[in-house]
Amino acid sequence: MRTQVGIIGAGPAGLLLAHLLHLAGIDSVVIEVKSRGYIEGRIRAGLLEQGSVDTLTEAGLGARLHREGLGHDGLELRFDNASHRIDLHGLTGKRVTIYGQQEAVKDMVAARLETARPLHFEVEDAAIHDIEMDRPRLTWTKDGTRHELHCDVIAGCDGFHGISRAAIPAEVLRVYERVYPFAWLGILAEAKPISHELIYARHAEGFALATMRSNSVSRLYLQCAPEEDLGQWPDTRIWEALHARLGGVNEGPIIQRGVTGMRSFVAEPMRHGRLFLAGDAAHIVPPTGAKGMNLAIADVRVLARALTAFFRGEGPGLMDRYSETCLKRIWKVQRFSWWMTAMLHRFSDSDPFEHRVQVAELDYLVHSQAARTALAEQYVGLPYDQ
Ligand code: FAS
Ligand code: PHB
Repeated sequence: MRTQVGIIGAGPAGLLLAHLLHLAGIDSVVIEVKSRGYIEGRIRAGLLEQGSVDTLTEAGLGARLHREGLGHDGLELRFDNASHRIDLHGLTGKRVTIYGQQEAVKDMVAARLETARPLHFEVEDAAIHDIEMDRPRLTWTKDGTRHELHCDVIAGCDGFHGISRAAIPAEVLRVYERVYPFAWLGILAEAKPISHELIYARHAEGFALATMRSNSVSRLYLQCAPEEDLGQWPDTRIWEALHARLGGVNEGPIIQRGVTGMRSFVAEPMRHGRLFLAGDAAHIVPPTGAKGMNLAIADVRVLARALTAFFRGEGPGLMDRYSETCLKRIWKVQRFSWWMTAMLHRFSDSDPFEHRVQVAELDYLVHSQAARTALAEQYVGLPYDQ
């Protein structure tokens, strides 16, 4: 088999890249280790920056997003038992949109199938070959048959636990990492959201976040220990902690729960030979800044433009600058996500002095127009050309 771009992974990064290349008339093949049902049911991110909404809309992937997404012009910061609104739209002219990642993935899978271009689910033993040559290859097994795909370029969109990053020689790859001494216990509940906007709470017992998936489904997160045992969290204990930290929530049947570890991670360079990494394959942010999926979309915008220029014979210039272009934004987003996490979570080893500094920082933030604007412009998403 032969194609122009071999794409590993059908998450937001891989599927959006495939679609942007399709719109540019460029061939691609997408391989995915999981089934369609699994990736369309996987509960992850839920907040889209203005730029992500514009990108999906321009690519013709925005119809259901505009019908079902919840636009938010503000958010609340809660500490010392009081809430303070940050007027995102008033401060930046932009807003964010709540739309479940799995909904965006469903839209992109449907769009891919409509193009009739290849999307192979449930592949096994995918492997990458010859990335330092002009004709790299992808191999995998499907239904007992081994397949070989000759490509011009391979896009590693296979997430943090994928195979792509490991294909970059160890002597070339530089890794930057921070693992946080806590995690998030997240639930999905059939309960009316406590507020029509998100509430981020800093509390003596730990962080909490009230978000939603619709006007009748709440998404709620609690700071917990990294290796927290869900068995130790019966519903009553979960609701108790949420009431305490968020100043009251609406209860309802819990339909999904899970614990997500927290880390900041960046791998450089994001390109080696004919292999390009995008999304979680190259970087992880703690979800406090709601940047995971948005950063994957930002990478893919740059990669699609670079590959389109290359295949149109405009030379490898944009491809050669792909890694540095993305990393400029990635490090700003890393800094913002780390800052939000440091300001709102309880660090077990922190002393009373640090607690007071956290509260003082939040107090300064909610009383300073300049500080609120700085938070707002990063939260809604920095302009892509910055
Ligand atoms: P993805 O991980 O989404 O997709 C990679 C795909 O590659 C997967 O479908 C995987 O099955 C496939 N794959 C892996 N190895 C393969 C192989 N060898 N062969 C073929 N396919 C392979 N962000 C937020 O902003 N808010 C949140 O609340 C939030 N919650 C999260 C919860 C969890 C548990 C996780 C893991 C992440 C969460 N994130 C959150 C971050 C999340 O949104 C990611 O940033 C986003 O999924 C990144 O998209 P991709 O880079 O496409 O990677
Ligand atoms: C979510 O809706 O899942 C969400 C929103 C904002 C965050 C993290 C998660 O910061």
